[in-house]
Amino acid sequence: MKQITLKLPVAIILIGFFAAVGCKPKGMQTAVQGDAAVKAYVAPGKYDEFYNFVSGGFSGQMSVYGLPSGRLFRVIPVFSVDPEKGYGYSEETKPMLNTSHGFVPWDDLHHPALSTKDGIHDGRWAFGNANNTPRIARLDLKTFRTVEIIEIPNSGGNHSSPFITENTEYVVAGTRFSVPMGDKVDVPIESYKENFRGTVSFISVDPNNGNMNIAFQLMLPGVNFDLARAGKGKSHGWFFFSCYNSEQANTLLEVNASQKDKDFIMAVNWKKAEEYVKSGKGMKKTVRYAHNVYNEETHMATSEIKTEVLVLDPKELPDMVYFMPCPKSPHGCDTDPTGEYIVGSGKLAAVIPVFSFTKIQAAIEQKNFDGEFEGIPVLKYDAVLHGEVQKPGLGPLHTEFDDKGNAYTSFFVSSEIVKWRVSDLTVLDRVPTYYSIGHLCVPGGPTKKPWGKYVIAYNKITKDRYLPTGPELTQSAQLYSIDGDKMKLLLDFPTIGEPHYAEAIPAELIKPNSTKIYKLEENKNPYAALGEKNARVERKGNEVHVYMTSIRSHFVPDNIEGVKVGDVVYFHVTNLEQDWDVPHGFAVKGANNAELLIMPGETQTLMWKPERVGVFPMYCTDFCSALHQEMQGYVRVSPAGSNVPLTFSTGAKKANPAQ
Ligand code: RUQ
Ligand code: CUA
Repeated sequence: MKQITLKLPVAIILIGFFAAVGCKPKGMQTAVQGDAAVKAYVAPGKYDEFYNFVSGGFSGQMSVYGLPSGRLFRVIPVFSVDPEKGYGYSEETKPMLNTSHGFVPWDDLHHPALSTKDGIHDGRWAFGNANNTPRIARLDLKTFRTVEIIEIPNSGGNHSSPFITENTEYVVAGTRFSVPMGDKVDVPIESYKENFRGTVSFISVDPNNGNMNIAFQLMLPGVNFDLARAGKGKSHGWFFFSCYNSEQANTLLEVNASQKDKDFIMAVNWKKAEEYVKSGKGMKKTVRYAHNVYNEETHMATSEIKTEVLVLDPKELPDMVYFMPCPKSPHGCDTDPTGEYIVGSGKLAAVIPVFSFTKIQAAIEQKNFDGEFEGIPVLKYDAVLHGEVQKPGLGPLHTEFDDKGNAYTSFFVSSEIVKWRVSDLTVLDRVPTYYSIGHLCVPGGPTKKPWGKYVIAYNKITKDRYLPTGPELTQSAQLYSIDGDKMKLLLDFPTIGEPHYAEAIPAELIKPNSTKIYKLEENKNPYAALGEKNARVERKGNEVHVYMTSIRSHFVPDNIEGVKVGDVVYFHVTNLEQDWDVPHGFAVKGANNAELLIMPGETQTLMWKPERVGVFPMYCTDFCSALHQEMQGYVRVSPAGSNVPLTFSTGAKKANPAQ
């Protein structure tokens, strides 16, 4: 195999490698052009221009990259435990993963959504969806941490989620799987049409602190909701959802949900829904869902089970929900920056239909209906259509927009990005992706103000693009410049998990607000030891609470005796540092559940159930100073019933004031 290696500062571009493999888009040898390295190169010590928040898919995480470099900065645990952060392992963060089904350690996150104000990124929060056990999370972009998770009742497969309204009034979640609801849930699967319902949930977001609350749900016919976008500008107050399986099949969907020529885009007038809610309409339904909140002051999460949700039925409450026919199993549903155009991408369709908000309003006004679907009016296709993009490619999935009136659609089957003009629906350019692109992202692409400059492809398959790593190969993103007429491939970069959607935001909207430390004087964790003089060990029955401090380069206490087999030991470790980037770690031999990583000024708790007699080393796991290896101690564990007194010390041994 011939391999040409260009020693460019950014990437090693393997060209000849592809001679050995088949099935690749044509022209890939020439896909990378002369100035690509310069355009993607961010010199050592220099910052990237954009943050890129990328879903981890089946990893349940969200990862943060720099653009244009493709450098990975952080993997943020959201719906999955993560040993790098201790999330879901420390006693403080375990409640974040609580649900009505109990502790769920691993989920599937598809879509990040960044908060907006007036339809423009404001850099405050990111939201993400858990698909499997339906939930929405809110991440604080000051700390890059998951701070709130709300479960969605009456939902299954929370895929059409989370999508946000112009001012982040609501984050919205739609069900992929319709499910039986209410009291009658033990029903035959074959009774799908009769008993299964889909829902979309509108979760309000408090503009001051971001706190989420399920404001209302719409109860809808049993179909699959796939994706969604809020209206903006002139269509603010409306929401658009793609739905497939209007056949209402419950088995072998591959065949049975591809029968009809057209499925639907559902248009929801949520301002109208708000009016109904205000006038006391809708029914309160008994449900169970968890609402988990991380408190920034106590550094602790709490989980509360809630039992009621307000449900609106559009069959009884008119003028709120409409269906628009959309060719062949639509996946993506995207609104352009002006809010006038709604793009539906039918996975099996030969055209891309673009709907006009103005025409939708006129059709509703004139009751230009084509019958109803399950009691909900269906608007006439021709009456609401702006036009169709002809011969765009095969298998359109998702569309993003730039700041010049152009759209970029991903094509899974023909493995390409196609650029087209929204006004006259002309195809302008196409580039291959390697391979099988799913989502794509233009910085600011879903907002009123796309930042433009790049389009990033998130690919489902990488095959031969990277060195092999056994049966599983890395997933990958590809960066293209869009500042000229033609899209140009600049860079490949591997990603964590499977990237689905991603958003990118100018670094300047986040960087100045980044939290550097937790202030000790604001630490309200009830188990904090705010200074070495407060460090102590206390016994309460068989619980032993160690209030420990860490500072370069020792723990107080570092020797503990009097712990017995059968005790449950809680190490509450407070990091006394007040400098940026000085975490300490904590590990004790034989701990079955976890270690800790504690940020400056923070308190975190590790639970340990010693099961053997002996002396157990403990140490700091994060290289914190030249004397990091000296940062250690011992715990002596005696047999159950032993009368070794509880003592603790660092340096000279003192009598235990607690004895
Ligand atoms: S999906 S590849 Cu889970 Cu957003 Cu379209
Ligand atoms: Cu503290 Cu290493």
